[in-house]
Amino acid sequence: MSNAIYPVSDEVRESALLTPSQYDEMYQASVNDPEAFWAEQGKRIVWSKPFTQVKDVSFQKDDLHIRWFADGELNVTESCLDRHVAATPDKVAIYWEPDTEGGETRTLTYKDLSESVNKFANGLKSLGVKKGDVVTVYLPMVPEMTITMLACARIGAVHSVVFGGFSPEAIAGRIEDGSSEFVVTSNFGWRAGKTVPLKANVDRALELTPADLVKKVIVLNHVDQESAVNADRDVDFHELVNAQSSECAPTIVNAEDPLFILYTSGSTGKPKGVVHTAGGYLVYTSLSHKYVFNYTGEETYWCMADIGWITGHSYAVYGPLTNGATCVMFEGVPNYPDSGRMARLIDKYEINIVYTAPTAIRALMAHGDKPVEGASLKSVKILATAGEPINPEAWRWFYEKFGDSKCPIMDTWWQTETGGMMLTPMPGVTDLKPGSATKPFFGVKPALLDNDGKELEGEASGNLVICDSWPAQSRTIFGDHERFKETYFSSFEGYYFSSDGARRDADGDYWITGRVDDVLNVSGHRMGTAEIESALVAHDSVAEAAVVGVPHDIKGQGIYVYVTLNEGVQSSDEMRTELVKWVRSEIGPIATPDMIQWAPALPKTRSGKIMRRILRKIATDEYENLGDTSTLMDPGVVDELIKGHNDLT
Ligand code: 6R9
Repeated sequence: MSNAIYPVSDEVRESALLTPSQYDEMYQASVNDPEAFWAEQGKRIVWSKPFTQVKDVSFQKDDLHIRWFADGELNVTESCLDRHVAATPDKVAIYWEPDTEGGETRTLTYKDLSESVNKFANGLKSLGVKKGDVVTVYLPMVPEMTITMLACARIGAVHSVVFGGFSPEAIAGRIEDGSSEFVVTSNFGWRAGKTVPLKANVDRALELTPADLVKKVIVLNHVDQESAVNADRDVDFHELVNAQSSECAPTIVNAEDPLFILYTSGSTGKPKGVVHTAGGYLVYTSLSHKYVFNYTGEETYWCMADIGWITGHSYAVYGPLTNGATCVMFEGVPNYPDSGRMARLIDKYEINIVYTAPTAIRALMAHGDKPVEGASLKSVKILATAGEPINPEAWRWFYEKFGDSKCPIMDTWWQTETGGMMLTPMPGVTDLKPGSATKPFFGVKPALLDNDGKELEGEASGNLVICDSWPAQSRTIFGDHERFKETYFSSFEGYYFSSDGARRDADGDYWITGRVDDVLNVSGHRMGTAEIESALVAHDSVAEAAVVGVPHDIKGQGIYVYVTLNEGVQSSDEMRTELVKWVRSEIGPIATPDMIQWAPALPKTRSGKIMRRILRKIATDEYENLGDTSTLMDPGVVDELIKGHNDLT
């Protein structure tokens, strides 16, 4: 861990929205009197019926309830669109850059975006989509992604975006879990010069869902290439939209009505449909977008996260649009056609704020100076990362190469469930420490607990919990409120448990040490080991499987798999290839195993629990220190596994 401190520079201080003492004052106010603080901040957004109640929360498991602005009514798109159309209709909302460098770009002003949203909202209505209906969205990074999300919000429908890298099986699971009758997709997407068959994936997914569940599939013709058409079910996006009026009265919803569902991995079972509601989410994401990025209304802003993840929802769509920001949206990847693409894109659009992921930085860093060669990057003011811990080496490289050693990096810690940033520096406020997410955002009261639930004081390491609610907090898991209570509010009574571990240093800065549950973080994507294991055992040849995370230079964590094959099945390189392919098709390419080790048996306790601790150590060559193996049913397997690991590596 690095001890370097990068104090706030004079240059950053001069243009900062807040001074350190203003932050302190606001922070104290936000946690000492959350009612008053959030009543004031609630005015950031447009309400059709103003709230009179602010906070109504209990974290006690038996009386769990989380409500913010509960009697307020609104439609979020009035904050994201209408008010900007009234004030600055010609301001650019989205600059879209295609995968192909030099290909046709698109520019949408707030007026353009609003009209497109209204047309599609009318289109959805004409197909029978009503308030509260779940619309599944499986699109590439094109403006229609934003348009679709906001069109759903316009009519009170609930979007459930599925990341474009997920497989048909994963789409099917999400459609079914959400009882979703409508799907919006695209014939193909582009990624690094290749097309991705999104529509074919949806068609395959629908073969796996109950026959009459999905009524309509709306297909955007994005790539000039044919895809199969199902005349009864498919609707052409443009044909649908062209027939519609560009006026659509917003459907007013309650602050606590659901805005969207987003699935994420947990340590057990199938992915959880995390539910976010309209009012509190919008207040919190717009407030954090403003202060963490020092957004003044003028900057051009680029959140590189795919909208299929929470970072894209909160900081490529809802937060920035509520603030009337000019956003860059990019369909491609930062290292295609070469590692200089990201820097060229920053110069092309004169981007001031860049929000990215440590894995992208590490991938570019592997190319030395190449990624910034010939680029000016003088527009850059603020850099930021999310999704996983950033190693100090990558931090410094990013700081020097993209930030000219003067733009602060905001390392933001948060989760799908938190809806918005929780621990983060702020420009002009926080002295930076590479690798530390530093201090809490307004209204956030973090604490560290030991395993018995005792709050630790001062310098300490422990389980990271949050003591009180904040407006963007998830309210439930779709269709499974019990699981919501169990997962987040039962480990430590009275607290929200993040499942992350953290250390607090002498200055009170937080350092995330990673998940304390069986969730991996591969290239910033969350994946349950249980999810990958159950995909593997669903294969005919597999008897048992255990998955552990291992350090990986670029991805942060790699996926290491132990597989016990069924009796009579031969282990072979072909079988390895087959299993890798299988996992990719069951979950998606993001779950591709990096290493498969054949295991004659897995180390288990007498009660039959797999001892992952041992498997983790073997996979990372730490045999010396395997800890107590005496409770194993058959301690002999350990030696065999070590041998197998050495043969493999
Ligand atoms: C926003 C997002 C959440 C998990 C979280 C933690 C890890 C996210 C981090 C970080 C260290 C950061 N994580 N940000 N770890 N430093 N700045 O990524 O949400 O996909 O739900 O992942 O990611 O382990 O628990 P999500």
